[in-house]
Amino acid sequence: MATALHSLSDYDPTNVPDASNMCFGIVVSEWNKDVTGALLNSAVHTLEKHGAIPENIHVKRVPGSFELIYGAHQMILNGGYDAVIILGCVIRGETPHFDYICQGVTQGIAQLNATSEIPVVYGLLTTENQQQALDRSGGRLGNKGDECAVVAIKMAKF
Ligand code: DLZ
Repeated sequence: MATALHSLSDYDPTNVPDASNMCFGIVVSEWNKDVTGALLNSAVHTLEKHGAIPENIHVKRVPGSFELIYGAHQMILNGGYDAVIILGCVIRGETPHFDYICQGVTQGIAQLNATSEIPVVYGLLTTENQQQALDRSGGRLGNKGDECAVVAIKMAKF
């Protein structure tokens, strides 16, 4: 997690396996697309930095974060992936909707992780406001897309 002392983009590159033989699925939400687009760019960049071939990184878009569960499930069923990454951003509004979406996505992805043969990496930003989301999508606290890419490679190798 990002803190004042730790950026989401900080990691030890010598501790990341070679990803040149791996295939990744990424499901990205269109809600808050400035943020999720930045998460996606960073995730793809970091996967490629560790050897993943662009043709082996498949991106699918869904309307909102709640649909990330379905999207990830379909990618798993399609087969051929070593890991699937979900990327989304939920920003608290004036209604309890935020809590329902966050809980739903979290439980859905946890269930996929517990029941699937490949790992699903949880790249959902859940923030109080836009600034916190920007801070974590290429701002002062790094980019959660980088973190997710590294986790996906490590878990694919698990
Ligand atoms: C409805 C909704 C709201 C209020 N806020 C967000 C959000 O901040 N981030 C996000 O990714 N999606 C949001 N959505 C859309 C829901 O995720 C979902 O697409 C709809 O409820 C339809 O299932």
